Amino acid sequence: MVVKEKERLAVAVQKSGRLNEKSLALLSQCGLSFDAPKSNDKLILRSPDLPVDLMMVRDDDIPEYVASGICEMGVVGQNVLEERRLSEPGADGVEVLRELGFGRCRLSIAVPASAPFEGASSLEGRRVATSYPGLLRGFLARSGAKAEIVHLSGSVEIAPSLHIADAICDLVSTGSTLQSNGLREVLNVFESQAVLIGTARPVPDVVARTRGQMLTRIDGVRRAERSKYIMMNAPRSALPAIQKALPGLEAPSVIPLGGGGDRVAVHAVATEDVFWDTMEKLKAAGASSILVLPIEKIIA
Ligand code: PRT
Ligand code: ZN
Repeated sequence: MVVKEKERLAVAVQKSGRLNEKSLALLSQCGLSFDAPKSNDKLILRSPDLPVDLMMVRDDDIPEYVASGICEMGVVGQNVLEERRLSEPGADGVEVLRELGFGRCRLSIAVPASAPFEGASSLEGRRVATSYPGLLRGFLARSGAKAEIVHLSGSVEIAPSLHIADAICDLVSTGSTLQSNGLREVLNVFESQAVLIGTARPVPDVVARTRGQMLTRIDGVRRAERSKYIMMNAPRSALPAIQKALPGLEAPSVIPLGGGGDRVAVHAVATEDVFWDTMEKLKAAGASSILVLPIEKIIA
């Protein structure tokens, strides 16, 4: 039996699957390294850098690990979290600490490509197969269509061809699974991404300090992902037009260029994506030698 050391922060992460790699990459960007598991069934990975242990589990179990306080934090899809909240009354005990921007997908209703469909009312009296009965039930109640929910734990997309159901409600990202099963997406039920969750239970002070440190680092990584460092040369008179083109520009440094002219170098962090059309606006405003660089980490 594993005895948990309460001075270490335990983070539940999907052991293998769609969220595993990006969850580990985020933690690694936060300065944590973990030894590769010696065997595939190793459940706990210990970080030598900070007092943090990773608990490698199935994604469906992550909310429960966090709610019960076995883990103080976890990374899980909003779809799993919301389904648990809706289908297990009284199951709570977790709070969403941060949206993480990866693992994006949508829970959608799909019907056979050739079937007529004119909105939610077309589901009236039909059978809809899903692994998300709670989310689907809520959606049907809101849309006023009475349909029978067929609860399957996997391979939902083959239910119509097996005549187990007339439609399905499943997660979609690229849509290729639906297409290859002769289905078309008709209604969106829920938008999802990975979130960082935390336990609502009391946490020992020393663990709470590590949790605070992790949150600051995660915020730094996420902020850096969205931000760019931008450098350009421009006439001083163009500064208002540059600010207008880049409203997310934070306190730019304005440095006179050698040669005594009116031209200055402008260096700043842009807190939003810098697209080609923004760069074209900067050029039109008189800027030249515009460089946009990625930022690795930020602490405000
Ligand atoms: O073993 P374990 O229980 O941990 O994993 P799992 O098999 O239950 O989950 P996994 O790894 O498939 O997904 C983990 C989480 O990733 C989900 O809970 C979602 O939050 C998120 N996610 C993002 C997805 C998808 N995209 C996704 N496309 N989860 C599943 N899918 C499946 C979908 O069910 C369908 O079968 O991929 C297929 C559709 O993909 P497209 O690209 O063909 O549309
Ligand atoms: Zn799962």
